[in-house]
Order: sequence, then structure tokens, then C-alpha cells
Amino acid sequence: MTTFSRRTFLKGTGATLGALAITSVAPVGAAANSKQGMAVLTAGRWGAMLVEVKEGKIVASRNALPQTVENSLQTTAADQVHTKARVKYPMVRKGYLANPTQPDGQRGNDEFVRVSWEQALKLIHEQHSRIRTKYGAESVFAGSYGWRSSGVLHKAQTLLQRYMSMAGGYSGHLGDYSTGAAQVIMPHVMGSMEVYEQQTTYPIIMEHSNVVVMWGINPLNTLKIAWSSTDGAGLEFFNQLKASKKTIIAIDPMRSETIDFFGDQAQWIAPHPNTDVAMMLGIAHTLVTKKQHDQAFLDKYTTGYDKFEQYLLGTSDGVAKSSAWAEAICGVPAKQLDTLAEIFSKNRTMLMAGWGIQRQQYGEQRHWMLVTLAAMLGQIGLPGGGFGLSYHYSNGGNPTRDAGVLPAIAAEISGGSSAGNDWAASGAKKSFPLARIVEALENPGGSYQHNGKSDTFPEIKMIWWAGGANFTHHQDTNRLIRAWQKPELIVISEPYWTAAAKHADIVLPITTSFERNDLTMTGDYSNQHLIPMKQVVEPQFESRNDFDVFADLAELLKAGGRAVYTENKGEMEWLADFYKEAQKSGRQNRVTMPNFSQFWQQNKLIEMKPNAQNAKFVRHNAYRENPVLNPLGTPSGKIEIYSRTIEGYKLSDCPPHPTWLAPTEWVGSAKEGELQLMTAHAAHRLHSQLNYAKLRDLYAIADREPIWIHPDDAKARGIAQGDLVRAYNARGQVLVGALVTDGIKSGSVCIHEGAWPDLDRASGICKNGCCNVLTADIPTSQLANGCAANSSLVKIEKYKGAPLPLTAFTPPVGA
Ligand SMILES: Nc1nc2c(c(=O)[nH]1)N[C@H]1C(S)=C(S)[C@@H](COP(=O)(O)OP(=O)(O)OC[C@H]3O[C@@H](n4cnc5c(=O)[nH]c(N)nc54)[C@H](O)[C@@H]3O)O[C@H]1N2
Ligand SMILES: Nc1nc2c(c(=O)[nH]1)N[C@H]1C(S)=C(S)[C@@H](COP(=O)(O)OP(=O)(O)OC[C@H]3O[C@@H](n4cnc5c(=O)[nH]c(N)nc54)[C@H](O)[C@@H]3O)O[C@H]1N2
Ligand SMILES: [Mo]
Repeated sequence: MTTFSRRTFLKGTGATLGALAITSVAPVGAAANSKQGMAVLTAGRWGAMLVEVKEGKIVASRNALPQTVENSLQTTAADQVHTKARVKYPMVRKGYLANPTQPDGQRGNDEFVRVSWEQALKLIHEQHSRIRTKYGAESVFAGSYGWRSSGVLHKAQTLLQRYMSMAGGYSGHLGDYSTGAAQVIMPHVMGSMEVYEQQTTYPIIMEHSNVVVMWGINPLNTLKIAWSSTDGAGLEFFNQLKASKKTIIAIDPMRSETIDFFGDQAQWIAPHPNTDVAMMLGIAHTLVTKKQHDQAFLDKYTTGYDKFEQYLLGTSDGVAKSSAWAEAICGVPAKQLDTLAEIFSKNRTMLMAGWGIQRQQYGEQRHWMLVTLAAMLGQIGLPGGGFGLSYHYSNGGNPTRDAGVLPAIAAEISGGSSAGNDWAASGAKKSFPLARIVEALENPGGSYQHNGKSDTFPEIKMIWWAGGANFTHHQDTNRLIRAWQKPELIVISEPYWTAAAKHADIVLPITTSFERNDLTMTGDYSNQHLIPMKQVVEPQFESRNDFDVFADLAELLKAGGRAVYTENKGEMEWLADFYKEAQKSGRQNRVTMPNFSQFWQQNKLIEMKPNAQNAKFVRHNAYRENPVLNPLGTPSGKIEIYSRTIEGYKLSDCPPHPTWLAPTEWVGSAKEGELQLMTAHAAHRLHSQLNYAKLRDLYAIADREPIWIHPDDAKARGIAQGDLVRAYNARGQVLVGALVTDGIKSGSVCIHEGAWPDLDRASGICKNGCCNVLTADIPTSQLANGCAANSSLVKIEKYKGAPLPLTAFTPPVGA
């Protein structure tokens, strides 16, 4: 087998590379030499990139695939590697280093001391072992959720869990922040998650849909990335959709980047946030009263519609959910709702829904009601009709290709006696709903309900986060900071001085994806490309790969641990093996791929073969064609508009059919001066990633995260465009820059998620405008326990206090 040292690789990329057609589709030539230097092909969540290097430094990066819609995130390679926010050396909090078992000082309020890698790993090993022996495996939380970097080998969270499995197990997590509510409710309703599945394809939409409804989706932002790496097809689809003559309706309290992009080609309708269920009920009510609903579909393919209809018409509770009733709640005129009922029922209509609408209290109800509305329209399973919950994510409508598919490194080692060693892989001993982590810290051993079962939280004594930014992603930052003081040890593996790193005991400097070799597919559903993620520059300062860090720690567990952890393979050997597996699956699909060393030297991606059959995929078509032979995975085999299973759970916050439940904090419960806070995903970041990058200049106002404010709400408070604003509630306060715009529903403001918390010690104010300092840390319901960040009220005022310079991206004292 060919092995590659870092040296030979770096030399190799400079060579002129011959063209070689790999599949029926010619790959894009990627080994471009430009004036500035050589361009190395690699990839990130934001797709295939060409990175230019000069004298060991990245000078530029750009897209490596032809594209019509620009993707700003592809330009950030230099910033990612060379930012001042990098963690340079292993660091230990001063009070912790002095006395690890009885540490002085407070996390987040202490200096850091540089140590050697050897010292850092020894300290972690000793304290981890002590905690594990004293409190058991469950006391070690390694759930470590997050968006790390692309790649099938350098998977931070998996690598952490692989090590923790060898150490005897850990506490893990259930679900995610993205679709916490939808992924639990949808299996009860549709028998499948829907949110992470191939959608009726983009070509079918283009051919058959007359009406496309963008219900709380902002694909021009969210399709800049994908979980593996974006294939770029989604942005191109929406570009084509704009050029089509279809009726496009966008339902969103904000005039999002997407709605701006569509301009006159889309009709924008702005409900109050959190009120979509009421809005859909209003439309559904009109459908029934005008007999525009499809009773035959409901009879054949659904169960429990009759019970739901009693609620809809008000026979069960005395309240008809008419369009007039809905108007009073959602703020959209009844007449417009009646028109929507007419348009939807008379045309082939695709309801594309996003996920921000379920990141709300009672979020389960949103997609359940959307499916119910789609069922009433009777178009589920028809080409171009029905609903789709992943059009805005990972290019959900891009057809699956015939491909050689890469495997990835696993959290479980090939261990146990059969493998000739005595490391029994232990895995997660206990897992709890991820977004309840602070409750778990506050209430160790406490019981909770989840999806019909009760369980108890573990008693967490150690936390290790690798590849996630939990201080930015979790709700109610001040509550998190209080709970965060409880464990005995917190380790953060990070390329950057994030807020979590600043609140840790031990911080390990990790390479970015540009400082190591890896491989990735694109598309998540499409498998459109296989991309070499080539190392572009040397590891910066003393940063190391997560893989090597955990291999060292495995050896400290017991002699021979490294060999077990690494399976005796180095980076390039792992990649060669993954590639060989992909080649094998490629062969089954009649996709020819060059051998690994040839592939690696070419500096080219492989484009997989289109599959004409897959391009015609219509979601739920098989069910529609024959519901008896192809039943859904629900108890009844049908779409469950009423769920007996959920009825049996007897949950006050998740009734057995879609129901309008007013959140605790929403426009309707706002007291004098309070506004609804929305926390949508940002255009020029991936969550907290890239907040430090130059792209920030495109959006920052008064050097802070912007807050979108309607002119009426701004005027009432004497706030003008560009002003420094204090947004606050009982949970906390943040400094933000005023963006006064009619692009948001009056009564609501938006601070996009992802700004790094930067709390001023004296005043407690977040100087960088992290929205989660203000959001409530409550579950969507006891069914799914999803993240409900979008159900919070805030007040705002012009900031008149002392100047508070930003320190979010400045390393802490001692670093
Ligand atoms: N208010 C509000 N809050 C939200 C949301 C919302 O809509 N509103 N959205 C939620 C959602 S959907 C999500 S998915 C979460 C996102 O939350 P996260 O996924 O935690 O966010 P990221 O900023 O992507 O964090 C990834 C971290 O991994 C680090 N990293 C990158 N590569 C590597 C690596 O190779 N090794 C290591 N060790 N680290 C690496 C990055 O520097 C970064 O700090 O946020 C949630 N929070
Ligand atoms: N550029 C970029 N792309 C990303 C991400 C990122 O951070 N940056 N994050 C990725 C991840 S992990 C995820 S989970 C997805 C997130 O995808 P989503 O969860 O769908 O994204 P959001 O921005 O939270 O919400 C989408 C739209 O819903 C609107 N909205 C909010 N509340 C309401 C409401 O009550 N009613 C209606 N009708 N609309 C509402 C918002 O204004 C926004 O335009 O995106 C992914 N893609
Ligand atoms: Mo997400």
C-alpha cells in the first residue's frame, strides 16, 4: 500500500496533473495554478473549494464547481487558518492546574497557563480516570454535539466517543438541535422522520408543481452548506425556480435573503412568529367549509381525520378554527387565508417547510399540522404535490446518484475477544435529549419524559466537547454558565478560543480541516461527488488532529491502546481503505474509479453517475400507488392525523392531534414594550463558525451582531438605523446594532443565531449580541424535548451606557 508523508504530499500537489475522465460525467479540473500560487482542492460544509497557498500561508479560496449563485462561505479558508482567535497551545486554567481536585477560581473568570502536550494529556488522563473510577462511566458526558468539519476520518465527536468507548463508556445524547421536535413527531405521523430524507426531486418539482410554497424556509442561506459537503444543486434549483413561471408563495415573518432573491417572483406573506398552526388551521377550515378538501384521500390514506375535523370545526371545543379566528392570532387577513385555500386546492402544490418553525415551544404541532393540511389537499405521493421537509437542507431534492460511497470512522472500535483484544467497546451507557443538558446538570438523577418513556438524567462530573460550540448553540447562556460550574472537569478540543473554550479547565488546540488530509462525499442524499480534502498548510502553532490526540490518550489508558484505537493505521492508510470501500460500492453501481494513489495525486474530485430512475423519485408515491403493499411505518400503516400512541402518553403539551397551543412567550402574551425574538440562521456563518471572519464586515452594525427591527417598533423607542441597542429580558442582556427594516413583521425582532457569547464581567451584558443570552431554555414538549429557542420575548432600548469594546475573538489572559 502506498503511504504518504506530509512532505511528499505537499510536494506532490505542485505537479502538473493529467486530465482523466473518471465517470461518464467529466470532473471539473481542479488543479488550477493561478498567479498567486497553486490551488489545492479540498472541501468544507460549504462545498468543494480551491485553496491558494503562498509561502505556507493560505491567500485565497473559491468554489471548485461551476455555480450560478455565489456562496460567500467558500471564501473563508485564509480566515479560518490564520485568525487571531486560534488556540495556539495546550492551555490549562490557572486555578485548575494549581489543584485539579479542589480547583480555585471560576470557569470563565480565570487566567490560562500554557502547558506541553505531554503535560496536558497526562493531566486529562489522571483526572478522567479518577472521575470515572469514583462516579462511573455515566458521569462522563461525551455527547459532544456539533457541526465540526467535513470529513470521514477527522470526525471530532466520533473520535472522542471512540476513545470514551475504550475507556469504558460515557453518557451520550438523543436527537439534535436542528429538528428535535420534527424527528420525533414525524415517525408517529408518517412512519419516517421526513426531515433527513430524499425529497420528491427538483426535476419533478420543475416539471409538475404549479405552486411552490416556501413555508418558513430560507434556502438561499441554508443551502450554502450540507452535513457532508454541499453538492451545490439546491441553490441552482432555487435559481431555476425563480426563473420559472410558477406561483411562489413565501410564508415567513421576515423578508429573508430568499424572499429578497425572488423579488417580484414570490408573494411574501408574514404571519406573527409561532402562529403557523393557527394559520394552517384557518386555511384547513376554509377547505372544509368550501368542500375544497379531498375526502377520498383522507378516507383511503389517513386515520383519525374525523376527530381532528371536530376540533377544526369547533364541534369538540366550541371554537371554529375559521380563517377569521386564525387572522386574530397570526395577523394574516382571513381573505388571504381563503385565497390560499383556493390556490392550494386548485393547483398542484408543494408545501416546502423549514425547521425554524419547530424550534419553538410546542414545535411538534407545526409539521404535524402541515402534513394534515397536505393530506386534506390530497396530493401527497403525486409528482410535484404534497409536502417536503428537507428542500432547504442538504439539497434534499437532488436525485441520488449511482456512486461509490465512502464509509467513515466509527465510534466503536473493532474490539472484543473476536478481534484478539480485550477492549470491549462500551458506547453510550445513558443518553438523554440533547437540548436538556442544562436541566441534566441542574437536576442529576432527576426524571423526565421522552417520547412516551420516563428516564433519569445522569450525574455529570466531567464534560468533553470536541467539534461543537455549545456555549453559542444552547439557550439561556447565563443559566448554562451557572450549571457549567458543577462538573469537576471540563475539556474543550477546539481550533478557536470560543466562549466554551474560555469557560473550560483544559483547552486543546486542534487543526482545521486545511491542516490535515481527509475525504468527503457531497450532497448527503445525492452522493454527487467524492472529494479529496487535501491538506493545504502545515498545522498551525502546536495544533494537532483530534485523531492523534485520542490515539495518545488511548495509549495512556493501557499499553497497546494506541494500536487498538488507530487499528494500526495512519491518516493516509485510513483514507486509502475508505476509498477502497467506496471503489467497491462504485463497482456494484458500475462507476469506475481510479486507484487511490492515482486519485489522490490528481487533485480532482470524482463526479458520480446520474441515475435516470432516481431523477424521477416521488416521495410517498409507492404508498399512494398501493397502501396495502406499501404501508407507512405508523401503527395503522396510514398517515396518522390522530395518534392513539400519543393519546396513550397523556401529555398536556402534546395532544393526540394537531392543535393550536399558545406558547408561554409570544406576541399574544407580550406585555407593554415586549417583542418576539426570532433567531434564524445567518447568511454568512455556519452557526458560530466564521463569526470572526472578514465576512462579518458584511453584516455587523456598530461592530455588533445586527438586530432586525421594524420601523414602527424602532420609532416607538427612539431607535435609528446603526444605533447601538440593548436587548434584554429577565434572563440576560446583549448589545446589538440596529438594522431598521420593513423586512420583518412589526412586533418581532431577529438576532441571528451564532454570535459568540462575550459577557462583560461587570455588567453581565453580552458585547457581541449572542441571541441565546436572551432565549428560554425550555423543551418543545415532553414528547420530543427539542430546542425551543424561537419562543422568547425581549425588550429593546437605545444603549446609553459606557462604551464596551468587543472581546469575543480575543484570546483570554495568559493565552
Ligand atoms: N437561538 C438559537 N439557537 C440555536 C439554533 C437556532 O436556530 N436558534 N439552531 C440550533 C441548531 S439547528 C444547531 S445545529 C446548533 C449548532 O451548534 P454547533 O454545531 O455546536 O455550532 P458550530 O458553530 O457549527 O460548532 C462547531 C464547532 O466545532 C469546531 N470545530 C470545527 N472543526 C473541528 C475539528 O475538526 N475538531 C474540533 N475539535 N472542533 C472543530 C468549530 O470551531 C466550532 O466551534 O445550534 C443550535 N442553536
Ligand atoms: N448559511 C447557513 N446555512 C445553514 C446553517 C447556518 O447556520 N448557516 N445551519 C444549518 C442547520 S444545522 C440547520 S438545522 C438548517 C436550519 O434550517 P431552518 O431551521 O429552516 O432555518 P431558520 O433560519 O431557523 O428558519 C428558516 C426560516 O424560517 C423563518 N421563521 C422563523 N420563525 C418562523 C415562524 O414562526 N413562522 C414562519 N412561517 N417562518 C418562521 C425564518 O425567518 C427563516 O427565514 O440550516 C442549515 N444551513
Ligand atoms: Mo441544525
